[in-house]
Amino acid sequence: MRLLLATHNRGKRREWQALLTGLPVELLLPDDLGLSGEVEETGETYLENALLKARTLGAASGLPTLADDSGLEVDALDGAPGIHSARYRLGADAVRYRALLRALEGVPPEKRTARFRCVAALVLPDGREFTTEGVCEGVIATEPSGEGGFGYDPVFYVPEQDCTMAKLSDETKNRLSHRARAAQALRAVLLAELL
Ligand code: ITT
Repeated sequence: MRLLLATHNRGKRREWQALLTGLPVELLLPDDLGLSGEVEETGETYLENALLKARTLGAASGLPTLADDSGLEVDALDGAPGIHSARYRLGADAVRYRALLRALEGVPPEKRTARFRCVAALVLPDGREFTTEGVCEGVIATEPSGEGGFGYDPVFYVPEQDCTMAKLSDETKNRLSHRARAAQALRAVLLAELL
């Protein structure tokens, strides 16, 4: 079965490819189908944006389509950057996580709690829609460390692993991340509904 992964984010793409291994699906990317345009994320929630991306690319391709909308919620910033995580600052990932560190300057460790959230949406050609959610709790570090992952991973400290998300192996991140948790639930849906 062919499944379109509606993302232009390379980090997400790599993770979903690993998270769906073992399922008899051929994962396609928008570029494979000449669908290179970005979907404008006009929703007010992760759920709305995930559905928007999956519906738009699903309609354009005629294929079962999976999208994720995700972000980092920092308690000391009242949940920001949240659904605006990708657009918190213009530029590279490092520009965004450095701006986040600056915004938290002087905030003590116990007040630096945060979580990654991922909402995955699967839209089928017959119109049925399924959504799942995963969360990963952590703390914003005071300086970046690690080379793995993407986005805010270098500043997201995972207490149970005693290191940042960017220092985890791909295998470990894909076991405990917000996306891994959303994917686990989605695997069950894929198996039940499509295969
Ligand atoms: P698509 O919409 O094309 O999938 P995007 O990067 O715009 O790509 P989102 O709107 O869902 O995706 O924004 C998610 C942002 O949240 C992402 O750009 C990162 O900055 C951050 N993020 C999400 N998951 C992350 C992860 O596993 N590690 C680090 N940062 C992450």
